[in-house]
Amino acid sequence: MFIETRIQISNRNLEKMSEEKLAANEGIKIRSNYLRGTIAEGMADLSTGSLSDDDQQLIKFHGSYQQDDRDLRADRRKHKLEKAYSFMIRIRVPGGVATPQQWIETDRMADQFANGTIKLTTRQAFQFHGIIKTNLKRTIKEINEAAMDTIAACGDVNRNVMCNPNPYLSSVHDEVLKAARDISTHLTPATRAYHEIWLDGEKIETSEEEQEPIYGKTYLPRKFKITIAVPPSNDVDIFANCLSFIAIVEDGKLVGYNVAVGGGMGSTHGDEKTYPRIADVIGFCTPEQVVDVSEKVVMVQRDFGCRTDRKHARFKYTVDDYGPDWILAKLNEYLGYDLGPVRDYEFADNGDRFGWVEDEKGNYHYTLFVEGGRVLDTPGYPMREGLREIAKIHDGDFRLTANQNLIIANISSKKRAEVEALLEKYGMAKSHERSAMRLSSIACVALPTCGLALAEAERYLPEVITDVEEELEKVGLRHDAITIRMTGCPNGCGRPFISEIGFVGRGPNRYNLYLGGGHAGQRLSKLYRQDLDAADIRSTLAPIIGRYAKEREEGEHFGDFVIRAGFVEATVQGGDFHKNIKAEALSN
Ligand code: SRM
Ligand code: SF4
Repeated sequence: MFIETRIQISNRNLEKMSEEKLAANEGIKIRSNYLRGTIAEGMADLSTGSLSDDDQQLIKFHGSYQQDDRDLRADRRKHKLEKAYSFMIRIRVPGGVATPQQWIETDRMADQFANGTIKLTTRQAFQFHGIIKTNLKRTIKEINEAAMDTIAACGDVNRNVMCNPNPYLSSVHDEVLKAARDISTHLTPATRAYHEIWLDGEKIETSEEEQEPIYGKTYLPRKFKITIAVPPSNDVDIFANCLSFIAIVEDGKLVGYNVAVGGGMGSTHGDEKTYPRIADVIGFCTPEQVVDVSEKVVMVQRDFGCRTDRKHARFKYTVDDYGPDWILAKLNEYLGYDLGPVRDYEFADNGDRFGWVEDEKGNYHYTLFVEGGRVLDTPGYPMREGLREIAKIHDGDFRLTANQNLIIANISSKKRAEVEALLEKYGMAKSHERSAMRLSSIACVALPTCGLALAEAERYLPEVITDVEEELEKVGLRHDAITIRMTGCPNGCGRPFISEIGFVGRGPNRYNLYLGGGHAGQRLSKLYRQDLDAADIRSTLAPIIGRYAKEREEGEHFGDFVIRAGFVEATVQGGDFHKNIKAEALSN
């Protein structure tokens, strides 16, 4: 009854908005018959490697993007060939935990159907790239056979739910992981379209039989992201998410969660109406309420999010349009009870803990550095092969981190020596003996697969760091963890606007440099210089790093220093992101 009432409200909200022009994607969703569209027919059309425009939008809800190899575009055009179309598949991994068998299957499919690599994403998911249309269905089917799925990995719905991946606080971690999985399951779209199209599920006769109790037939105005962190580690970057839960642990016991709303990164160069935003912490809920709170926050966004302008449709803008107090009041109304007052918490950082950790149960965890999250074999470093061999003997699990790294987790004491020997054999044992800056880096996919990339990121950040490392060595900062992130465009997939040093692509070999993000991901950064190329990047950063080494106060982080030293002003909230930028920043 309650759900029906809410969907009526949602529909009324849509009717109200139909006076204005709804965003084109709203029409696609309405016409799609619960996300079916003509995907099945498009898949059967072998005359092209692509899908229709509408189906390209709809297939995102099923966890896949149509892409083309941008390295090959010019050559294909020259030879009057269709673009080199292929599909990216994102596999949901709630909480980032996968079994050894799932790793083995993922590894196999990477070779059999994709480009021989596995991308560990910034939201604890797996991605395959380069899957041709004729292999798409089989790949999704085999992913499901491996007890994983791709539904809602993309699209205007709740995405992969993240949680702190590090089981070093194991008792609390188990509860937090369970919460992440429960939220994920509860918010998974109910449509049977996914099963029909990809898993040969039985077709339903009429659309009346279909139900989408939480989302309704137009789903959400835009993508929605949820995460759970366990302080002092903010390794899932809660402030960049639509909805976050901060675990409150008292006397070793989980007593509940602070609730944070309205974070997000995406923006567009030159459009000041778009900006990254830090989530506001608005209340507290008990562990038993966490799924209900997630559902009702999603419903508030469903009913009040903007459906006319996709650039304004993320929940962060709903929170800004109505104000956090209004959102809290509306949420309490939807819940039928009030959230409690915010409890104290403190985050120390947003990085991973590399190397070996033993937990209170006597299990071992090894965090492996995976540059740019790309698991692959190179002649000097057969990492993928090594991980495959470890998966074959591993008695624990694998955990994907939101920093694109991998934890070989829950290794029993009897297996540790065997795992250690394999890490040694495949050159992974010293993966963490790199500069602390490199270990604190994130790069989004960008070129050649991302259709929105303006510049390189994953293929270029390692080189940039090599240059900067020379400067760090000179001034003795090799072991200082300064967060550095690069994205190929301002959509912010590597969360560059909350890192201490952020590079954001503006065009081929041109990057904006942002400084002053919080070391724990708690503060946005500010534009420091525009349109830097490779040479500029090093010469711009070197003097700042030099001054930081000489002038920093005890325990002062780089992001705080650049503000105190006057390189940039602090950005307090999203609305200030484009304000108080120094004239030199724009002079290039
Ligand atoms: Fe992202 C779009 C890759 C995390 C903000 N993102 C894309 C697409 C699908 C490009 C597209 O729309 O055609 C990229 C596919 C590239 C490729 O070839 O694989 C893409 N995003 C990624 C991943 C793989 C980056 C990575 O290197 O790890 C991450 C996958 C996460 C996952 O497993 O679900 C990824 N994207 C993020 C994050 C970080 C996060 O969620 O913590 C953000 C910023 C947070 C946020 O959502 O505000 C992010 N992606 C975007 C946006 C900007 C949304 C906006 O508010 O404007 C877009 C563009 C869009 O949605 O229109 C985008
Ligand atoms: Fe693509 Fe931009 Fe996201 Fe990088 S930040 S993956 S370039 S959309």
